[in-house]
Amino acid sequence: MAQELGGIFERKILQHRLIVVSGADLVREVNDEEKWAKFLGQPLRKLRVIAGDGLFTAFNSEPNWRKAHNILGPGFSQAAMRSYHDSMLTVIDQLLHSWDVAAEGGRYVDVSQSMTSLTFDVIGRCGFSHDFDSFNRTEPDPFIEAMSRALEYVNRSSNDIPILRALFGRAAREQHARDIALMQETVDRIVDERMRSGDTPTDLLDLMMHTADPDTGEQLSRESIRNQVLTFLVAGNETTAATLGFAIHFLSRYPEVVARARAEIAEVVGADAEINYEQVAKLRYVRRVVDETLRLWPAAPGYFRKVRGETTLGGRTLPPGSWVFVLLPQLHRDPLWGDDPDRFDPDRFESEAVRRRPAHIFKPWGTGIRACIGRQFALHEAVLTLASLIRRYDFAPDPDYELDVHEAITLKPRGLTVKLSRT
Ligand code: MNH
Repeated sequence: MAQELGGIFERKILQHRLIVVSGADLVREVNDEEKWAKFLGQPLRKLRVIAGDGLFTAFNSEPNWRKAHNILGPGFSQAAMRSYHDSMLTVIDQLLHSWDVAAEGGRYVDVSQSMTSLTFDVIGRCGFSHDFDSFNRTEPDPFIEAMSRALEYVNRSSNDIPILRALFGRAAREQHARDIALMQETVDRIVDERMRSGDTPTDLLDLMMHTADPDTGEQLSRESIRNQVLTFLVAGNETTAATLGFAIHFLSRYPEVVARARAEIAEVVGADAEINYEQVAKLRYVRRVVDETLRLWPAAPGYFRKVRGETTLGGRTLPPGSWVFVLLPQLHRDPLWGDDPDRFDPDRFESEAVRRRPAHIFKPWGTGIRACIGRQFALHEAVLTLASLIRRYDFAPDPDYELDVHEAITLKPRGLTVKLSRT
């Protein structure tokens, strides 16, 4: 619709009005933090049933947002990434082991399932020193099933049209309540275990349990900790898994990209050595693969902004209370990207090319003070995982597969499989 209707258009679904913004100049305007702020659109409001006033779903005015933002900041610093590196490698090893078995048997692997196991175990270990042990399960973890269903429910009921309401009638509502209860019980178990053990490992949970907010001197309440843990389990999992999935899809289609990345990895790391923390930042080409993947398929497909007072957009006055949705897949295909924006080309992220482009046409992490806190975490995990896979396998696509992008709050590749062969 954005390609037909332009950089700003309005959709009306019965009583709902939605202004969709994707033109580069207009997005620059709504990203202005003086005049605009994050808005909790309908899907985010519905997520509050799950994560309350956790970081992602807090209203700007809620004091727990700044408190949690201050307390958790150090958990996403470079020093923290260094401390997560070995846990990430441990989980990646389990992924490699399971993919080695598939490669040997000549079997296709279910990419989304593997990436979900990976990101879930990584956030479990790094965030909460908890081992979900996903690679040793034959069935998906009940938390993952409940989460997927809950996101699906929130997604469908956010685009609520009364005629469709029958689709998510009582049975679906009751299932939704059960799913939320299961997610919250999972979190409570993790926090209880920690409290009983009295351990103090360096992880996000320890920060939340033992740090005071430097501004107020207050600590997070038990309820706020639950909301943050749930937020990280969902936010730290879905988006990174989807991004890795899309990246592997592109790698299976562009063997020349794999070859270049592999040469870089050989140069930076060597043939067999374990990838260390410092080397991850040097894998510049692998990072470009991640950025280009986030450009074409931003796992979080957009964000909402609302006006702070009366302001203008594109020269037209907007009344107080107005809000818009920024549509990233189209912003990321704006004419400013060149004349073939649909083509996958990691060289778009060479530093020269980046300097020539305005920064506001690439916003996969959102914008302003409420932008993604997990960005460095996700990037470290994604680059380390892709580098580990690229040096070990060639990826062959299923010749019958066409990319099927599924939307449930996040965008994910559905039904993606690849065949692996050891290099
Ligand atoms: Mn993340 C906010 C995208 C990985 C935790 N994230 C956001 C926003 C976007 C986003 C966009 C802003 C939403 C809005 O404005 O309404 N996040 C991503 C993407 C990836 C990602 C594309 C991976 C790729 N995010 C992660 C990881 C974590 C995480 C990993 C945690 C470990 N994200 C958050 C939290 C917020 C957020 C928490 C809310 C921050 C705030 O409002 O203060």
